[in-house]
Amino acid sequence: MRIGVYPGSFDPATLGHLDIIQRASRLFDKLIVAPMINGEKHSSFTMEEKVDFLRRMTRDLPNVEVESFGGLLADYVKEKNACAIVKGLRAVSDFEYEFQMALANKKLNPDVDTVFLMTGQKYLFLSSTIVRDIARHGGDITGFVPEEIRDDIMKKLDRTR
Ligand code: COD
Repeated sequence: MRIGVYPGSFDPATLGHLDIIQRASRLFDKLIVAPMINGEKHSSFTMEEKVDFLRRMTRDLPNVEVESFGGLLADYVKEKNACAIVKGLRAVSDFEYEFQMALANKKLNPDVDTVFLMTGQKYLFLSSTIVRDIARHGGDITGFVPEEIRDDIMKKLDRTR
């Protein structure tokens, strides 16, 4: 069975993430979406909330599983017998950071490769940071995040309520 792992902060998950999940789920027998800790970023959502959001938005994708992990990605991939790490690329600005992580993960676990999927054109601008900023100011995040989780994101972040 070919297993892929799509890791991220998912703080919160967006339609850009969902697009990568849908496309990667067609490339692997099983895709594990793994919210993990990015030591460089402070999280607005708890791990439980991230897992709940991701499970709700991938409910109709039978070969997608959501599971959080608190350790090193390279170890997790080994534990899950995965053959690839899936990442999304938006612009050149993503490239340097992702390139560095792909090489570090390869050094830590030589059996695994990182597969990059180009962003869907309409999601080029989209990031969790932009979603959080709009939501905090009471803006409309329809079209930025999946419908199923939109209201819960607003409930948590909207400071104008
Ligand atoms: N379109 C396409 N792709 C997108 C979009 C979009 N609109 N938005 C985000 N993505 C991609 C990103 O490029 C990334 O590949 C992925 O989706 C997740 O993005 P984020 O922002 O949610 O998550 P990151 O980049 O903060 O995740 C970093 C990790 C948590 C993967 C990293 O810190 C990690 O591996 N942590 C575990 C500890 C570890 O092993 N550290 C050493 C790493 S070498």
